[in-house]
Amino acid sequence: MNIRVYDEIYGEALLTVEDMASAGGESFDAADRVPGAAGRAFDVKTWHRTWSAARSAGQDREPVRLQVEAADEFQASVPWSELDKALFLYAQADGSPLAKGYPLRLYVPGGSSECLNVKSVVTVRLLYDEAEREPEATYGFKNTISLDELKRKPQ
Ligand SMILES: Nc1nc2c(c(=O)[nH]1)N[C@H]1C(S)=C(S)[C@@H](COP(=O)(O)O)O[C@H]1N2
Ligand SMILES: [Mo]
Repeated sequence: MNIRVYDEIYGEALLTVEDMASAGGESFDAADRVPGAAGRAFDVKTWHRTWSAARSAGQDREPVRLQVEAADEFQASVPWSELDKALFLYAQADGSPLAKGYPLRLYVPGGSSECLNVKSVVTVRLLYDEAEREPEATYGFKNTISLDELKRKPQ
């Protein structure tokens, strides 16, 4: 399964987890940063630096925020400043695809909540608007408001 990347500066790409991992620098055991986690992981910020430099050398822009969305529409939105230790888990220890959280799982060690550890990430967005820098991390299922609920809202 491919991962859709939407970067407001560097553009869009459809990547396999292997593509992403190869831009992610040296892979490591997720347990190095997340007690209890297992499998191969790469560093989120290293991945973005390498991937963006390959697309547009010399621009060197750092996002203000990362948003990820999962296959089940669970999503998280995290300020870049909280991602110094963040990792993407992309394979089992033996290199095979993830049994849980396939194709990609975000972990945010030291983040404001364990709920930010989004499983089955299929979309990654990089935001640069200064207005997105400060708001605290959020997570949850995408708003799916039914027509009935809308009708019940006071006018
Ligand atoms: N795709 C997806 N990722 C998700 C969730 C979810 O419902 N869907 N729940 C989150 C929440 S609220 C928590 S607490 C953790 C639970 O991780 P675990 O299944 O490894 O216990 O996953 C997070 N990642
Ligand atoms: Mo949670």
